Amino acid sequence: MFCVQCEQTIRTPAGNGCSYSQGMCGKLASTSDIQDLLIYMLQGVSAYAVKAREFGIVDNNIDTFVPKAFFATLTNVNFDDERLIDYAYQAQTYRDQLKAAYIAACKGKGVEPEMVSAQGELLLATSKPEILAQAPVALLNRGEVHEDILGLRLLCLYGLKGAAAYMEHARVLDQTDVDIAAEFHQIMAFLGEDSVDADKLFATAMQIGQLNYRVMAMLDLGETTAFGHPEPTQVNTKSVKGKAILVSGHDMKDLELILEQTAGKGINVFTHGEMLPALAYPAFKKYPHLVGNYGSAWQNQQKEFGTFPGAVVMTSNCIIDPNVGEYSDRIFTRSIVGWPGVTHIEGEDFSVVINKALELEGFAYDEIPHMITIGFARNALMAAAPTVVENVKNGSIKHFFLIGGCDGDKAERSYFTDLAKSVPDDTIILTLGCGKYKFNKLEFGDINGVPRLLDVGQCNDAYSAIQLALALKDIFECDLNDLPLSLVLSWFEQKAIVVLLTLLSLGVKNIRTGPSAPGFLTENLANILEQQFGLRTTTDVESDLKAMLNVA
Ligand code: FS2
Ligand code: SF4
Repeated sequence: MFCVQCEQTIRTPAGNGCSYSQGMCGKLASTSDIQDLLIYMLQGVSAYAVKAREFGIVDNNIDTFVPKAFFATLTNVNFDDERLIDYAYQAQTYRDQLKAAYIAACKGKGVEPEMVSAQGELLLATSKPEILAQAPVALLNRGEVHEDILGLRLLCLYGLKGAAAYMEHARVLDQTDVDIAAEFHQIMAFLGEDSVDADKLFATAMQIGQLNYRVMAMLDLGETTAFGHPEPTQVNTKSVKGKAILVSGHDMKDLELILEQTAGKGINVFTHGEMLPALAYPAFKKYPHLVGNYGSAWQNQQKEFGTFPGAVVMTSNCIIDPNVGEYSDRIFTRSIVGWPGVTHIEGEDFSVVINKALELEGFAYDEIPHMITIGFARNALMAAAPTVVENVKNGSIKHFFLIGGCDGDKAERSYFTDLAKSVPDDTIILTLGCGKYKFNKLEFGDINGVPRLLDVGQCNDAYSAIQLALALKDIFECDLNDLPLSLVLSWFEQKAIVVLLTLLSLGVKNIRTGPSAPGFLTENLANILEQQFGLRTTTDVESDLKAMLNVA
């Protein structure tokens, strides 16, 4: 086992990475090895998808399968070995299908088929023990490789994994793009070649950032087409009497299906974690039984789901061991999410969830409501832009902070709460991702009617924040980096890595990330990123704030 993809990876003086029998997230060595093998097989599919495209052979099912299955290997998504093995077999079938089509097309044109990397050849064994015996070939730190090269390869692979996750979120909303799929395959295949070319790997990291910018735009289009543009909305964060279903993760299509199927059944539906922004979309306002948000970010789910008196649906990341909170019989997984022994729902019928919610007690009474305001995605931000600009010009707003990203359970993450509390009163905080839960229930007031805390949405809604920054840059006729804007990103998993790559590829400088640097970045790589982009790790609130506000 070797996995170093998330912020909580094991760090030792001898080297970083979870490499013993189990990762910090609970992922067993066997699961990690199968995930590596799955990635290896997917790289084989992509290698032949690239070759087949040379002859105009494109298969949409394969184009959507590869990012979806890749998403299954993202942190806290799928811990179910059997499902991961099924994905690997499916990858083998698709790879061989494309390979056969490519070879036939070559024959037809009288040209010699070209070899692809070793991923194009491996035949998976037929039993789990034998598959595990094959896994070393696919380990991400395979072979003798300089640590900087390995770090760059992993930066690319983990970044592409984040982009793959957003591609799958977009696909659920009927948004796919053949050019994005082609470029995705090209990068996936290239990463399978185990390049030792640092410049090419670095350029690929930037390419992934640019690709993800287009993916986030596609996802934004999918969400706003399906559900309308988010509007500033007051949301209750306390419990409401009655039977209950809690919907977590990022896939709002599932929330819509659940709301349709629970209508008139006396069940209240709550959002959790990254599903909170759904409450701001017009399409969801027609459901009176969507009553609010319950709980906070993913790392608190064992406590929060444990005490939630209803059924829970995990539509995407992040799931953690449901046996700890003893709710494995009333949590359900969707899409690429998996936990051994937990009921997985395919298709669009949620009756098993509804029946479970009806069996359970539900909330006995209404708590006193606590309202928070959400819904400042790009349309709402653009509508507020003239007032914001006026307040910047008259000196009422001095600075903007984007404090967002992922949450996590390390004590050092209190930095983000402390930072939000410490920024001066004449500044605005934009937030997004589940990192917002570090401070989104606090009161920040407003500046001449502009709320000081603007919740932009899910982590992928970084796209909206970028649109605001680009609009302000045009209005103030300055460079993006000359705006009075500081970005402080809390990172945990690979979606955050790709959002960071997107920002860097757009030329955004001086971003701070925390609470610690990615374990796969060597000192050399971290230095290069600091020199080129001013990228640095958070230190302490007082020093960082002084630096961001240019206070001597
Ligand atoms: Fe939070 Fe987890 Fe959005 Fe991340 S729910 S850390 O994967 O995707 O953010
Ligand atoms: Fe370790 Fe994170 Fe990988 Fe889990 S996902 S095994 S915690 S690096």
